[in-house]
Amino acid sequence: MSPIRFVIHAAAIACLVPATAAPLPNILLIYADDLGYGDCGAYGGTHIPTPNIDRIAREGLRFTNGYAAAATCTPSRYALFTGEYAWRQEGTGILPGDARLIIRPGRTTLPSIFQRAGYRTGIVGKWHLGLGSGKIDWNGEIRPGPLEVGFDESFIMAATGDRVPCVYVRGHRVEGQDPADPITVSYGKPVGNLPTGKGNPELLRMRPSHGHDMSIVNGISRIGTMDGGGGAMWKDEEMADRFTQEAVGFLERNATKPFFLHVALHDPHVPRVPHPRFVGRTKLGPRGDVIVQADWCVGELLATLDRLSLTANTLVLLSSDNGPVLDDGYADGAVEKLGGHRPAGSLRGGKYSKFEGGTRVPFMVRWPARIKPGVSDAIVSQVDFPATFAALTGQALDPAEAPDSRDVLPAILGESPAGRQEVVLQGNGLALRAGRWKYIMPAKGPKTSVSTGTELGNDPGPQLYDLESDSGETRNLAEVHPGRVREMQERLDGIRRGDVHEGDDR
Ligand code: NG6
Ligand code: CA
Repeated sequence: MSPIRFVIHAAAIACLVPATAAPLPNILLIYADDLGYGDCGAYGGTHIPTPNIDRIAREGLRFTNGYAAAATCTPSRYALFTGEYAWRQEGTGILPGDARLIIRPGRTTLPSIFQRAGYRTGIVGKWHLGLGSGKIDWNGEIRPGPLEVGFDESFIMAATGDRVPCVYVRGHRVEGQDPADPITVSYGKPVGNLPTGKGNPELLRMRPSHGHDMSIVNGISRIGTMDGGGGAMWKDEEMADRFTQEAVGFLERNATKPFFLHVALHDPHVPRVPHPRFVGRTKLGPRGDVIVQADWCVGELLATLDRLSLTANTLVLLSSDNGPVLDDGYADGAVEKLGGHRPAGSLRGGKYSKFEGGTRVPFMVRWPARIKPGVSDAIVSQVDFPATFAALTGQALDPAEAPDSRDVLPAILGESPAGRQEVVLQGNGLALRAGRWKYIMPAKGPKTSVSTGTELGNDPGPQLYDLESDSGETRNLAEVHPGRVREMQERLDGIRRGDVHEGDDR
């Protein structure tokens, strides 16, 4: 039985919050791209200095079982914003840079939930959920986009650093676009006269290892081709500074009202191009150096909160959209220079994988006015953000609004050791975690990705792991516990069909 739910409109909220209650916190959601469970010091990493990320963990609550909904970017972000697992909808896999928006304007989203509660909302950084509703005119109005699904302000890159167009979009327009140099983008037949990685490899400063051999922008070849936009192109080495500057500006402008700021960092996604001041800061090459850069960004944001006296009543949440990967398409030394560093910590697999390394990610929350520092083993997923932050802001959601999202607020606040009982994890195929048990559906496909070298979690038979005694998923117990395998497969089938709801009595 689901609990009785009802929708409260913004105007009613003020009446619900007793006058004596602490004011609603500001929310700063920092979201790294491909940062692994073992990459930062807070999770035991010793090879990459991450003092600012570690500060959040030290002053807040660090989760050991915090999940991204999927092992790649687009489906994770889709779930985070909508509270619906991406695998329920077609077309929610990794999107090209010219894809149409995959979130229906007007639907309830994490930012629109904050808007309803009277917050000012903003996004800075990676989007990767598509823009527009058909063919995008990069020289005109680009809509719908973030502004149509809940954000008041938006400064984004459309997709990823390794995909064209290599430009920023502010609101509905490409930043710095010159009408005399119109932008065209294609993921099909090549457009424009830019040299390509394939045709002119001598022009590259970073060689692709798989794919990524089309238009060369800033000395790096990308996925897709583009033409025009000369003055609007980003410089990869300045991107972290650029996003940080935009985010700091948002905080300064909105310091006196409740705000929700989503800072979606590009690092440590490929292409990994640190600003010169971070080059060589680790022995791991660009991948280590851009994690130091990401940590610097986090430090700037925390320092801004300190300077604006916002620290005590701002809930800072830091996580990552999927697990780590070394060679993700550029020969940048990530594999060769890894040394003893373990990007996924003790977990197996990484980005793209159904093993834990694909989706279990750094996940930490700091809110000095309310959350006691510590460590939580509660199972929580980013798909829970809509329901959880609706609860925090005194709103109840209709079940259809964020169907897979669960209110795990007591766990997030450290008031309960329990989060979810179970969670669905998406790699190439699905897995179900229920308490200590992890079940991975049988799947065809290679065990290890030829290009990235990641163990994907594919196996023609069922897999069952006891994460409590075997967090590295080394012993498949499916044959030892056939009943449990059957039960978990049925449970997962029911969740997929929609007639079983996670968290309902088993
Ligand atoms: C893959 C790309 C990879 C990365 C990924 C998206 C190739 C060979 N690989 O298709 O480099 O861009 O998509 O990453 O092109 S994500 O973090 O945004 O999901
Ligand atoms: Ca990612």
